[in-house]
Amino acid sequence: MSISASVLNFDLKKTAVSNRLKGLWRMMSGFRWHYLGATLSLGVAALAKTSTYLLLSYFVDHYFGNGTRPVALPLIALGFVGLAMVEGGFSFLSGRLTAQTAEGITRRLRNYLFDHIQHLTYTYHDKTQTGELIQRCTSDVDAVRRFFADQAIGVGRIILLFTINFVAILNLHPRLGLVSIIAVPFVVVTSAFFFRRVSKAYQAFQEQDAILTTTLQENLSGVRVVKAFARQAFEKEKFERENWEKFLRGKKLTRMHSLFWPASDILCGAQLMVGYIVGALMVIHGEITIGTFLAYLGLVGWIIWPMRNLGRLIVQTSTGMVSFGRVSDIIKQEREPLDEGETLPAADLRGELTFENVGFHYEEGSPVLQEISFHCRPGQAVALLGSTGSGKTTLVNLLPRFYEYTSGRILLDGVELKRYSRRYLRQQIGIVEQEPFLFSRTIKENITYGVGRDVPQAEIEAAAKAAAIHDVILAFPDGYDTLVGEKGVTLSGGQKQRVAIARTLLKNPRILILDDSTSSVDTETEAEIRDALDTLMRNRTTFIIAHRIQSIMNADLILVLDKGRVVQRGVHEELVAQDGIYRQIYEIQTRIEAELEKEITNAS
Ligand code: DGT
Ligand code: MG
Repeated sequence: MSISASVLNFDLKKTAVSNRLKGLWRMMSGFRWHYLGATLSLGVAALAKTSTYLLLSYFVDHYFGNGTRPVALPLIALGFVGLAMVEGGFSFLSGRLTAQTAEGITRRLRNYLFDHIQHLTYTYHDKTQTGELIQRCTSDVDAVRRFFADQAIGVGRIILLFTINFVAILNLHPRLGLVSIIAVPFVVVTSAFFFRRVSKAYQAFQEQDAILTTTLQENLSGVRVVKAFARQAFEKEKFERENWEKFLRGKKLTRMHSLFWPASDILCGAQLMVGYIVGALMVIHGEITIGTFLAYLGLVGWIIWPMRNLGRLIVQTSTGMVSFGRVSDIIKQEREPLDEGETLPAADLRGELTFENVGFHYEEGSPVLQEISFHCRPGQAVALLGSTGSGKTTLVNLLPRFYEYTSGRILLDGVELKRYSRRYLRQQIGIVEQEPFLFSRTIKENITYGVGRDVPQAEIEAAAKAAAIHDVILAFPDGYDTLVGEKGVTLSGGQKQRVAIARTLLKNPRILILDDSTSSVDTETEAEIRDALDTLMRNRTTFIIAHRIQSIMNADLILVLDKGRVVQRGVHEELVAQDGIYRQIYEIQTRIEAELEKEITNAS
């Protein structure tokens, strides 16, 4: 059976309900026929097995007992072989269907989670640790897979085996039937007793596992910092502490299991014993035949099996449910609606922006931006200057609606920003981030990331030239096909920034945001990039954040931010004429440059 697209696209959001069993049931949507088929196959296999014991009883009684032999020996032999084949064949079929169900559900779940996580809000990602997400998407998803591979099908198996064999024994002799189930209530009570405890122990274990994953992940990302500060011993100790805690919690979990198994073994063993004794006595008293007794011995094993497994099932289901809950926590998160809102043809967007008393806070009570008001006409360049933490990045992050402003209004071409769809805004706005991220792919793939692979090489190179990175790329062994990152070349901060600039330029956005994009390049390269950008900035609204006055002095509007407020505004000449932060920065920077120049001339 193949899995159709509609099954794969089932919206798993529906599974994030407070009743976890209901959620798991919904998770099976699209796979229930597989599951039913697997259960029915199991039923046929179980019937065949039970019939084998009944045939054995018949065979023994008629060939070794009173001597009447109504069925020929070859036929009986054929019966044994036939039953074995039916049992084997259907067991196999059931196993396959179960595996398909479990793998299918898990595959769908993984795909969904991957997609879902990418659609969650900035705020969610700010608050959530990567290691935690990784752990839930791997270890917990695997526990859910185990639930569908073992426990979900286990319910059907247990009920079938138990019912079929119990009815068969009842038919042999009612008293044997009753004797074979005396332990059932005890097993159920013991399992229920352990269910909650294992559940809790497992939850604690998974939580600690997530902490450990986070510690490891963070340590790997920050390995350079660790080395630079020679803090290996500190980090090692921290890791060992968390690892020890995981060990303790794991031990507790294993202890639960190791207490549970002997308890259920004793119960089942006692039950078998009673059954054997009662059966043997019945044979001695002539109440049943030897054949019946032999059949009983075989069948009772298949009553004990489901009983033992009922306990295992109940206990393991608790772990599956805990993990499912942890996965549900992610599924429950609201996605950022990308397409809600209006769009305009790209060509019609002019790029006129008005901020009216805009305010924003990440956390209630601590405003990051306050009463920001300004207006810029299509194609103008707005520069933001201000000390670190003054809210420059935050301000530009409002434009693509990464975050929603909390008061005031922003108008784009006269329409409130909140009315445009996020997807549309993000297509029209190009950002060169403060700390650009490049994927471990080729340089070419990185540059074409926003536009797809089919861009002509000439355009890619034009963007690279504009970003003053073309020559650098040509110097690499494989040129544009050079791999970046772990498996390829390591780019310097400035090179990364320039690749990121090329990536954004190729996208040809109506609104361009350069967040400190030239901070890691030298003055000469900066001048080079600035020239290229000047041409590119023509005809598009641009936001430039920079610390060097040189980079922003040509802007149409300069906003000086301090603690989230605009403290000065105007063009370069006006601001230099005013007494204020701008002039201070300008004076410091020109003085430093003049001194540098003097030193260089003296030296040469
Ligand atoms: P920079 O890049 O160092 O020159 O500084 P700006 O001006 O780009 O500062 P910005 O906008 O990154 O941060 C402004 C304030 O907001 C600062 O106090 C840190 C805080 N902040 C930034 N991002 C977040 C965030 O994701 N969550 C919270 N709670 N606060 C944030
Ligand atoms: Mg910033």
